[in-house]
Amino acid sequence: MQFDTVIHGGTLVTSSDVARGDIGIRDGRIVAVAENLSGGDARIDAGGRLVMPGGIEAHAHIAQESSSGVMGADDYLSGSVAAAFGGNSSFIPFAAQHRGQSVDDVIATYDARAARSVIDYSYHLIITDPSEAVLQDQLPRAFARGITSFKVFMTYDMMNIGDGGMLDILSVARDHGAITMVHAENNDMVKWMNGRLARAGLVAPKYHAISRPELAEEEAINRAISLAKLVDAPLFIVHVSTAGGAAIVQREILAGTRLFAETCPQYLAFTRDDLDRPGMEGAKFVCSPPLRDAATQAALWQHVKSGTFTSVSSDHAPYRYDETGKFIKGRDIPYPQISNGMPGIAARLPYLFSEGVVKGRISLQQFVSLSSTNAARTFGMTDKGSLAPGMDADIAIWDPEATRVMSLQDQHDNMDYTPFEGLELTGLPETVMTRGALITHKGRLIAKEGQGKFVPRAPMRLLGDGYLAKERDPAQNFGAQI
Ligand code: DUC
Ligand code: ZN
Ligand code: ZN
Repeated sequence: MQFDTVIHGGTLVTSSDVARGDIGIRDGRIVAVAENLSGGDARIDAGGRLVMPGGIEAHAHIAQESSSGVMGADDYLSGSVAAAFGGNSSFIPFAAQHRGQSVDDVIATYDARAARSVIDYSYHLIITDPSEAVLQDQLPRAFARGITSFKVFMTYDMMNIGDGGMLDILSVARDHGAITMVHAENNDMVKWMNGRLARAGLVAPKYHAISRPELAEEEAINRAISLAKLVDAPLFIVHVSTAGGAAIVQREILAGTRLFAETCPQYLAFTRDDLDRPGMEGAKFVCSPPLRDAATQAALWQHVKSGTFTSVSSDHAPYRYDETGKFIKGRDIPYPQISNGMPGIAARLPYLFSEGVVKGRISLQQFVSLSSTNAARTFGMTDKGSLAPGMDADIAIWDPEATRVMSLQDQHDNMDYTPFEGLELTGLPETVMTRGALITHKGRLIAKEGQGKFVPRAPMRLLGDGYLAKERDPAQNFGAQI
């Protein structure tokens, strides 16, 4: 058999297996997996290395303006390069609708921005304005293009679409095999807490943590699940930050609800005490939902271990520690005006490998599930996330024993800080390829700008009977067809 590339002598890791073997690649796809493959125009020696499906970053804000119009620091070039240095071979950032904007216009805008990517990509659509035209015409056109997921917000006045808007979106999504992602925090609880803190003059960065209570997340997760069940639509809870929220997710998954969820490294690595660093340093740790406490970290790790989470995603939302980012509204500002988000696209997988696999919290197979395979299956990247013959040759080769201290310079993003600075890590993604082409190799960027391709994603196939609310069951609702 002819191969363009053979990856030789490594330990192959998938979501189910760990075994020594070689991988043969031709025309961008894996065409053979065997104990020993000869030949290959190029041979990559993977002796002593782990060969895994490349990471799929399913939650990142790239070349995206916030609702208040602040552009994040990374465009699709720097964002994708940083992703690749962090072990990712593809990603799914957001394409955000601003109120009044058509979905077609949103997609055209992000197509132009994403053309710079060095790795493959798709978008989750953020919907803030579910008008009839959006629901009836524009979203179906987006599905037809292979954009099969959106995100909606239950918080922020500029983004929140209300429970009725959510039901509309969930129901259109269900009809087209799409999945709805939700930022679940109770808007009024957050606003009420903000009002109390403002009246008391408590505006330092640390009060950001107080302003968004755990109960606000737990209440909204519960409500989002109820809304999704009423229309039997699949739901994905993003950035779960609380033990209570994770427990609700776990309970519902065990009950068979079509539910998926993620947490993020920042909720495992940091606490609200980081918001109380000297001066305005706490601004570096302002993200929503906010950082919690040590007990929450332990509970979230337990849920990572026990399978509550589909993935661990970065929620890379990069705002520099300067007047273009965190302090775009001024240096000495109350916490609600600090730009909201933390960077971490290059840190996600090294963090999860070192703190998860090396410290014995999760297995190698779980690492692959949480970093790649589950995202591929949940979001319809049918050719990615595995090492089986026929799949895209999206591969990351890791040195499991390399050690380093996390630094800004290793992130390769456009940021001027990393919250993970100084963390001692074991395990390094040494080589990343997308569709058989080297993106990074031994610390060097090999890919050219624009090498990444848009990936049309498949609709979600709904398994099982699902949830039929009595009031929507024609046998129990006097025959109402609703
Ligand atoms: N939600 C996100 O997913 N990212 C950044 C800020 C936010 O509210
Ligand atoms: Zn969010
Ligand atoms: Zn986010």
